[in-house]
Amino acid sequence: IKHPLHNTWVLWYYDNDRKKSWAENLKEITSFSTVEDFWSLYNHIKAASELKPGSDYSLFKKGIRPMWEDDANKQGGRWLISLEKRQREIDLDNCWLEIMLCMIGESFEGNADEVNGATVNVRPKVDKIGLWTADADKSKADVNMAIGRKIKDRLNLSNRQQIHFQLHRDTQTKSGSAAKNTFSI
Ligand code: M7G
Repeated sequence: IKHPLHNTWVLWYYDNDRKKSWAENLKEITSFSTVEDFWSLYNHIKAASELKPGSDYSLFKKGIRPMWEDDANKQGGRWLISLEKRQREIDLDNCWLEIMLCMIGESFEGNADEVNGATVNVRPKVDKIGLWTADADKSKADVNMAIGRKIKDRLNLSNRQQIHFQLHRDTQTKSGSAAKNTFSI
């Protein structure tokens, strides 16, 4: 008998085809809801570090699309971990795996319901991992901070490697220059 996960998770792939719109490039690959099915999927697909630059993987709870426009993400934000290209070989795959394990294992204690999913962006210079949470309102500051501290701890990030929380609203309106950081730890 397989070990059920608390949630069903959907893996998405973003293929950077310039002839298509952003949303058209986003493809749902598959879903899983057991530990065993997660590992067979993980062992079957390319590691994030092997994707061509410009591509993304996203892992989101079933029913939530990995985009700002989804109702579940509209009021939300993300914890952003930036990884220099030289960290790709060692850290990118490890960090992405650890983020996925934190999510599917519901490791955010009482705050797991606030986690919608995560995305890894493979980019020419700086790769990014973003953990998307449901509500970036000030009243949820403690929740989002607790989630950020948990990531920092589980990913074994040094104090020098800061992570930043950004509202999707700010990210959407700040294309090009860096979006405002609401919190940093
Ligand atoms: P990115 O891929 O998140 O990061 O955003 P990057 O700048 O490092 O490549 C690149 C662009 O993709 C954005 O400026 C948007 O045009 C588009 N894009 C990204 N996201 C996450 C969304 C989204 O959720 N919705 C829409 N409509 N466009 C998005």
